[in-house]
Amino acid sequence: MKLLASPASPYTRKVRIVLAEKRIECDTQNVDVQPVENPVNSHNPLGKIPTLVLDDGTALYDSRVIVEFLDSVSPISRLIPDDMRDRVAVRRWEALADGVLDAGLLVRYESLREKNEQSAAWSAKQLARMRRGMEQMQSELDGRPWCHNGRYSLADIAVGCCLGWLAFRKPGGVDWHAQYPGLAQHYRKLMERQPFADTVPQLPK
Ligand SMILES: N[C@@H](CCC(=O)N[C@@H](CS)C(=O)NCC(=O)O)C(=O)O
Repeated sequence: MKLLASPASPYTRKVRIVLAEKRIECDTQNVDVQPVENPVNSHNPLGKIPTLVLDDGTALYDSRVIVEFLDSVSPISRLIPDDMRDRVAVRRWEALADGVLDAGLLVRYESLREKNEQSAAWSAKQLARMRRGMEQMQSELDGRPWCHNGRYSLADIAVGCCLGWLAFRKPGGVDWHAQYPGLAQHYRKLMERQPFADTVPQLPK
């Protein structure tokens, strides 16, 4: 298996943490997906990372599909519960965390455009979406040790990847860690786990 990846990508980090938690060996190839023609396109028509290329050449995307696949191929450290209600709750956390990230990435991409092409209204809408998402995460976490049902799961991994990237890129110049102390505390606890400590977002070399 080969993971097409970037050390800065939060969705890639989610997959890398799941691989480590489940002790699944996988090669990683860092790729640059900014050019229109890039090495991911021949595997994934969306040209996005993470993309997981299986040994038979099948390519899996996006991160939600990849983590579901990985969780099901090994019984070690189950991260997505079997029970339907619990599974839906965990995946809802993931959707929330990924949604905040999606908005953060849009803010970042907008800020990289020429100044006269940027839309302040568009960025403000995305920042408001992020703020509501962060508030929801903090209020649902409410000092609990883990996001769902008292145990570490994909929900915590998704939330941690979201928080780590927001601290790394600070979209909109906002220090989300300072504004949401409950979430910052949760992130500090996650960083005590080796898979989190080993995958801190970095600029590609
Ligand atoms: N929903 C996708 C999001 C993937 C995504 O947006 N990846 C970014 C990197 S963090 C990307 O490949 N961007 C390239 C582009 O949009 O052109 C997932 O969960 O995998």
